[in-house]
Amino acid sequence: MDLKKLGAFALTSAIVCTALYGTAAAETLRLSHNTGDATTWHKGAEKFNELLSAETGGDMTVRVFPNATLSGGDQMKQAEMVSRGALDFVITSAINVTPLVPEMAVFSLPYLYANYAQVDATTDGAPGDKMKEIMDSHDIVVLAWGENGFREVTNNIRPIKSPEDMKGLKMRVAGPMYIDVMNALGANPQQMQWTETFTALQQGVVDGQENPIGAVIIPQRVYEVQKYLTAWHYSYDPVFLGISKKRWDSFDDATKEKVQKAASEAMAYQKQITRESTEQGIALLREKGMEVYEPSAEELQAFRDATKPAFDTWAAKVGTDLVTSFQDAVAAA
Ligand code: X2X
Repeated sequence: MDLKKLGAFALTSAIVCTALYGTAAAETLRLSHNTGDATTWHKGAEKFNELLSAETGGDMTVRVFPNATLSGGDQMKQAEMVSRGALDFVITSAINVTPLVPEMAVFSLPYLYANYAQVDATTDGAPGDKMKEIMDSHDIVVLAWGENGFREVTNNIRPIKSPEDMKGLKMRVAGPMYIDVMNALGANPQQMQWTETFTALQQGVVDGQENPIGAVIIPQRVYEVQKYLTAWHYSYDPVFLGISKKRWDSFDDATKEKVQKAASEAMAYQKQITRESTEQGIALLREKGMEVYEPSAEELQAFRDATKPAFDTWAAKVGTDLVTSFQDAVAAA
């Protein structure tokens, strides 16, 4: 073979190899989440794609689907789809998983946490690992915890300063535990998809809702359709980046390491931007025309007392040992 032919042969081989192995290795995975494309959930998902693509030299990319479109708009169905391998990745919050894994309600028990240090002591400690084990037994591998945040109440009828002010308000809630909490406060709760909530608030189908400020209320412009917000911090809501166990088990160790690294970094970023946005949040909401009320310690205690029946009901569903392990970590923080 002369040099020219050799060169042509080498080039052809390279092209064939790339065609065979290059494209065969490149893989697009699907990630579902159930908020809009301006939220910190979405930014975390995009960051995950960016990091994983870089980590794998473009062999793995992640296509992000917001607004629960892959589960037909049903935010609770995502977890079940991931669990049976119909979805690769999900970013969703604890409350959405409770129909499948009731133990996930532990994070959001009313007034379990008073601050971020207590939150981090559980997600970064043994309680968070225990929850990963429980999720794993439902075929969802939790790669990393992120943050939806402390959920604050908004409405269009009146400022909320005491449990009495909640009486009779028509409240949209995300999941079953919040139904019980709202009932304990004498409100009139209704479970509704997040994607339908903005319109429902706008049209007065419901008077109010509750969501975290930085992750959801600001990016989804809830201030355009709600007048009053009370920063009552009644329930903390983590998000997590999870992968179907089926998909996870199909990866070799080197791939697992890359996916894990990208997930941990992406969710650390997601948590950081959520906290930053929350910190600026109340000032921004006031600028936007909302009337924001920040309850005193005594007023918070009144909300805590009033929601105690829902805490007890859900602590029993979650299991006392698990609740105690969370409370111990909180007390030590
Ligand atoms: O539906 C909600 O309220 C949201 C976006 O916070 C959750 O997914 C729980």
